[in-house]
Amino acid sequence: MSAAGLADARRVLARCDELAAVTADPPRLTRLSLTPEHARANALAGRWLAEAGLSTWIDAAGSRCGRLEGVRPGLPAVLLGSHLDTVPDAGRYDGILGVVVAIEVVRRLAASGRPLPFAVEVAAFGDEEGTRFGAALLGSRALAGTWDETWWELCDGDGVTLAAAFEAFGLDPARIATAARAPGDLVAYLEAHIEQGPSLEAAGRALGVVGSIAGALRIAVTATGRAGHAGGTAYEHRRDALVAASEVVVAAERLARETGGIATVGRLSVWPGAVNVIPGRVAFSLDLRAAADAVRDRLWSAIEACMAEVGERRGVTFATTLLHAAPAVHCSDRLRAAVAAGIRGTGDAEPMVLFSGAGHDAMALAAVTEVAMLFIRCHDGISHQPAESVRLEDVAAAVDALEAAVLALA
Ligand code: HGY
Ligand code: MN
Ligand code: MN
Repeated sequence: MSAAGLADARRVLARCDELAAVTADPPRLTRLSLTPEHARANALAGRWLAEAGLSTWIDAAGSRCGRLEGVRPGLPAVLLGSHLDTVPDAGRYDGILGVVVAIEVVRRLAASGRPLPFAVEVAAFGDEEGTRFGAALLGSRALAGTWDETWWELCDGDGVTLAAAFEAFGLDPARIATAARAPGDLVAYLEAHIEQGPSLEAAGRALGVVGSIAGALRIAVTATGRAGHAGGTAYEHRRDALVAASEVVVAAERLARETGGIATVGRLSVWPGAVNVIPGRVAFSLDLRAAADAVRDRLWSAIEACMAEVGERRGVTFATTLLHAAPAVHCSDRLRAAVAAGIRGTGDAEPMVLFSGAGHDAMALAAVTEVAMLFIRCHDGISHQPAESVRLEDVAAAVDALEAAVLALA
């Protein structure tokens, strides 16, 4: 690894640290879409893109964008990117590292003085996680032209609609369609991202190329029974929403193991929430994923059947709302070959191919262009929490590999 490469990697990690300080609840890192923290992160990324010599703007969905022209103005672009938003109490590399690595690559390309047969753009998406409004991939779906007009009525935890949040951020919901790129605008989408799994570390590799990304469903579930007195209500008279929901939560794991999918309940709320009152209502989230959409959908059907059986037996009704659905994505052979060439250039002769259980903006971009992803080793596969960490030399290798992948497309 050259000294220059390590110096670039130090700049990348220092910028991830700078972004980690842009948070709504210090000392934890929580940066939600369309908030003042999002605006500050957009400003930092905008400064770095401008310093690299790119034109830069905020698109109609609030994503920070930058463009380096090719041999002549107006050429279709290779798009590099990832996301700047986080989950609550997040690590500082999920999404953010991919954005900063993309900015580093385009800085190098601009400084080389060798224009390419395509433009190179960077997109820093503002809502990949779906933490604030429940639906995910909002920025990348706007850019891919697959915005869903029903999203405008989605509300955050304070009852603020997505439309109101757009306006508060200085965006006009009526202009959302102007964020969409035509298929002819883009040559490819390449995303660098931490693996968020243990495979690269277990294999002693710094980098890997993604073969495919899991399909996902996110569902909001409400179980409604009847509140009652904890002391005076015998079991045969109870319609306990929490015990019913708990049966479904435990069954979701069992059914996922049986079907080959994976199910997670990340959030659960109980009403009225008093120690001496039988819960009358419970709301919980379901996050379902699988390598194949048919498996994902079979898992969801099995959980729905479980809810019907438990509800019937316990006198509890289950209402569900589908918040997010994303099909499984196969990365393009052409772009996987470019990413693999980039990895080989870093000295790894046999680039490892990985399945991504984690979702990414690349899933949305697949609607408008070919996509591929470069995975970066992260310690113990830890992600979505502060212990997320990467190695300096792996970040240096990632910048080299992504730059080489772009050049391989030229
Ligand atoms: O949920 C995911 O897989 C991603 O971190 N948004
Ligand atoms: Mn994430
Ligand atoms: Mn991510």
